[in-house]
Amino acid sequence: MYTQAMDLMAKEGQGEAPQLRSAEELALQQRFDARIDAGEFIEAKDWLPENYRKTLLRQISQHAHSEIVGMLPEGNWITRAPTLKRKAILLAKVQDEGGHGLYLYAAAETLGSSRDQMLEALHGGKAKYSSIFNYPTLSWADVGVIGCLVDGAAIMNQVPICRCSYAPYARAMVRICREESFHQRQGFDSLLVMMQQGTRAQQDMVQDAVNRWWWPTLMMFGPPDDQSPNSAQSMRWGIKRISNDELRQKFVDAAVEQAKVLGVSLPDPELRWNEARQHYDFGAIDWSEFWRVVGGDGPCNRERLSARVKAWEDGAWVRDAALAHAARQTERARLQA
Ligand code: BYC
Repeated sequence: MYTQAMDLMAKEGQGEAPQLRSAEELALQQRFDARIDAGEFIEAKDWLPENYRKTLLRQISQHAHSEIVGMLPEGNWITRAPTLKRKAILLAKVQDEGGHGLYLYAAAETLGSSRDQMLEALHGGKAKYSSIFNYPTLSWADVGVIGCLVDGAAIMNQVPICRCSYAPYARAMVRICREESFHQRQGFDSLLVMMQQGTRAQQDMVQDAVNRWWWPTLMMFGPPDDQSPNSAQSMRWGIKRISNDELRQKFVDAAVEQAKVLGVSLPDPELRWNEARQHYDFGAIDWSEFWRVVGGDGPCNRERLSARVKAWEDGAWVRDAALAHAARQTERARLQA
């Protein structure tokens, strides 16, 4: 997650230049802008401006990478889940995340990049994925907190993407959000059981996990609006519908109420209801930590990337066997025809 995923694409001025080249292209651009203004969905077969394509490819591929890297911190606990019920739920959740990655890679492929190219960018450290997955899962309570807070934040961010102007992404998100909502509820339920029926040690474990994950979760929404280079254009194109700061605020407002039900405190002395704003005020986020993690120097960046590369290399024989099998079937069908 070290540099621009857009490095994958042709540089401006080389190959496909994004500048308008003809009256015909100008007309296409005007029609595209009018469709965006009218709130229409853009399909893969439609004409789209080069920078719109690049921006979408950057966001969707980063999102797909986040899903498959996001399987790792929780996958770490599958063999250590405390009961058969929790193990079955966690297995299903991690499997769902693999599925989300696949829908998203498929949506990104409609924009002209192959899955192999996207994975190469991830494995080579060129593509980003969500900062949140570079933190360790130290106890079982972390699994509940990932469900409750991290998936809670993900839903807040992802529901508006169901109305993204690019239809293949929007359609993938409808399905993903349904599953994410189950993920969030199972996390909340797991924490509630520990807080209401658990021992003092289990309650402390939940509080410790909340303390460690709270601030990194707030960072998931991205930098403040006035420091977000992509937001203005993405909002104009209807890729992003709600800004980073607005989503963060909506999340804080919802999370405070959930924390009250759970009986946990949130690690922010400045968190308090603001009657005038009708929102919770919260303390300053340490953006230097965010940029450090995004830059590759978080607690688990190296571990996550090497686990992905190892999984890719270990799976090479499966891909080779599947390709050989498909080639043999094609050849057999050709001989029989
Ligand atoms: N982590 O201009 P900005 C999940 C980058 S998966 C890392 O605001 P944008 C789950 C940003 O890419 C959750 N990098 O960017 C899975 C940009 O760099 P580039 C993933 C971040 O795109 C398994 C730069 O900072 N969700 O929920 O307008 C288990 C400036 O930012 C982050 C998605 O991917 C970050 N947190 O807005 C459990 C949702 N934030 O690309 C759960 C889809 C910012 O210019 N993505 N950056 O080099 C989005 O909605 C948007 O891409 C973001 C950022 C709001 C994340």
